Amino acid sequence: MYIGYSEAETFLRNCKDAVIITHQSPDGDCIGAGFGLKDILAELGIRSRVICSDEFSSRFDFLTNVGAGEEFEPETIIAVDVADTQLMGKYKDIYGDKVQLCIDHHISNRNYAEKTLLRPKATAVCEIIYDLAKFMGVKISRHCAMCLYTGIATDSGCFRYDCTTAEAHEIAAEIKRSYDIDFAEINRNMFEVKTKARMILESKFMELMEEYEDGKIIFAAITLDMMKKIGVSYDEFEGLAPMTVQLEGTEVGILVKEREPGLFKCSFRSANNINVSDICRSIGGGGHAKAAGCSIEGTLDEVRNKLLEITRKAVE
Ligand SMILES: [Mn+2]
Repeated sequence: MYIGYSEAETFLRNCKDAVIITHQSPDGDCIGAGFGLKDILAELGIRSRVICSDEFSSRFDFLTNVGAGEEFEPETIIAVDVADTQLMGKYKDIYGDKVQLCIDHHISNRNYAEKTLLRPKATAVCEIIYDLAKFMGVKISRHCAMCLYTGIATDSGCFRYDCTTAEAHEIAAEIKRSYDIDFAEINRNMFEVKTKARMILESKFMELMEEYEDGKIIFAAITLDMMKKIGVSYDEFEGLAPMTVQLEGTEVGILVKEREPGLFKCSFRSANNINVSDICRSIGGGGHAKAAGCSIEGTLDEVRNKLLEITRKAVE
């Protein structure tokens, strides 16, 4: 059932305690939304714990170092930024069919929760949570503001992507006026600072890009073997997908990463008008019009052939 802000408010005010689930391969938005919501619940005197199938990268220490919350048997299960229970990773079997409230902005949300607060036009779930806190009249702490700003900044590519709403700019302005938060430092850490391994990876990445249809499609794949050779781990690839649409003339970029032997996580990016959410949805994934993803099993060749075949149709 889809709900609005007032029903979400009633739900949150009446929940006793909560586990907040974020998606696997966690990004700034789900981490910001998880820890931001935890702060808001704390203001209401409700304890909560943020969980994720994968570890949070140390880049987000400035948000996560408050601690994810103590262990307890939760009465309430909330998911943030999780469009599909598949994205819960190891928590899917435990909580997948028990989510009471899902707060999301993915148009492809599978409506798996009892109640879903879905705002497909929102830049980030953090934008929805900010609005919800304002609606509820709950105080937003400095840490909470930092969480929500980070989610909006990261999901909007630092206010560059066209998913960036006027509201996102307004929220950033309100946060800037009300709190002493160093946006420049956050954005430097989110968008500029790289580990040495990442620097090396990006230079190697150029060599991995294959051009199809006169460069309209870029396909780049990294297998577990290649990761081992370069000396990088799976999660160091976060945020690489936008590089696949940087080449002049490219319409669709596809980044394929082997997550487990024979299981590939595919990230699609669209430079202009091709809806990659539609492409991904046709093979069991989803996401946004310009940034979407799916998972496929097979050999690298099988995966490449399948993805290129379906993408060619969309590009033609
Ligand atoms: Mn998001």
